[in-house]
Amino acid sequence: MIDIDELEDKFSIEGEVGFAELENDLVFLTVSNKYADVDICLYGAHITSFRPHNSSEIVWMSPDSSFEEGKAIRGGIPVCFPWFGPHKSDADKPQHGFARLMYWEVMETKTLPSGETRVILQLCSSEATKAYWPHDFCAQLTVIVGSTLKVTLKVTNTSNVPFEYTCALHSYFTLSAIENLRIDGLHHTEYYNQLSGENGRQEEEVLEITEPFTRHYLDTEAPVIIEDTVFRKKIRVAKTGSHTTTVWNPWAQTCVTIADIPDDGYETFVCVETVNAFNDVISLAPEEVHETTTMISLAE
Ligand code: TA6
Repeated sequence: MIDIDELEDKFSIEGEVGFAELENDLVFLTVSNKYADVDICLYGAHITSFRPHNSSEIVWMSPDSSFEEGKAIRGGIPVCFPWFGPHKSDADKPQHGFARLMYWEVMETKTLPSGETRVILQLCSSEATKAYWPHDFCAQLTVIVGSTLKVTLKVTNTSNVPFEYTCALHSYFTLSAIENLRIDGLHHTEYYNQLSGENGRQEEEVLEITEPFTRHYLDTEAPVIIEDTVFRKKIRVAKTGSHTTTVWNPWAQTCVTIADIPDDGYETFVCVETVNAFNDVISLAPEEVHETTTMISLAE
C-alpha cells in the first residue's frame, strides 16, 4: 500500500513535485517546472503526460486505458523489461515483460541547477519478479523534465551470473490524424517486418503509414523526427544505448481486437520506440550496467 503522505514528506518539492491519485487508486508523481508538466504513474514507472509549456500534449493516452493492477496502462511511455514482445518460450508470461505491471519505488526527486527536475524510480528483483524471471537485477528509470524529456532505463546485474534482457521505452505520440504523419530518420535503414516476417530496407526518404505497421528498424541510432503536418509540429526522438527503433500502428483491423484502444484510436497515434531487441539483446556480466535512453523534444 503506497502512503501518499509519506511520499509527500520525503520527495515533494514545493510547487514542482507532488503526488496524487489521478486514476483509480494508482499513485502518480507529478512534475511541473518552468519547462513542462509531466505525470508519472508509479505503477509501471509509466509516463502518461508530457506537456512542454510551448506545446500541446506530446504523448498519446488511450481514453479506454485501464488503470488497474495486473493490466498495462495503454499509451504514454510503457517501460518494457526484461523482455520486449512475447516471452520467448512461455506464452503465459506477460507480453513486454513485467516491469510495466509492478510498482516502482521513488528514490530521488531533485531540482537541477538548470531548473530541470530529475526523478529516479527503481524496481529491483524480488520474489514477485522471480516468479517471472530468475535473475537478480536492479532497474532504475531516471526522468529529467526539461524542454527535452529525457528517460533512461538503467539496468544493473546484481547477481553473480551473467544474464540477457531485451527492453523498450515504448512511446506513443499523439497525432491530428495518421494521414498527416511523416517520419524522417529511417531512410536506408534495414528492418524486420513483424507482420510479414520478412526483412526489408526502407527506400522511401520519409515514412508514411497507410496500413497495419510493425517494423523493427535494426542497427540504427539515428534520431527520428515525427512530423504532423496539420498540428504543424515536429517531435524529435533521439536516443543512446539502443540500436533498434520500432514503429507501430495497429491500423483499423488490429485496433478492433485491442480492448483498451477505441476502434478508431489508431487514427491519432503512432509509436516510435527506443528498443534493445533482435540483434541488439543486452548481455550483462555480474555488476555490469546498461543504459537505454530516449530524449523527446519539439524540433524546429
Ligand atoms: O512494439 C510493437 C508491439 O510489440 C506490437 O507488436 C504491439 O503488440 C504493441 O507493441 C503493443 O503491445 P501491447 O502488449 O502493449 O498490446
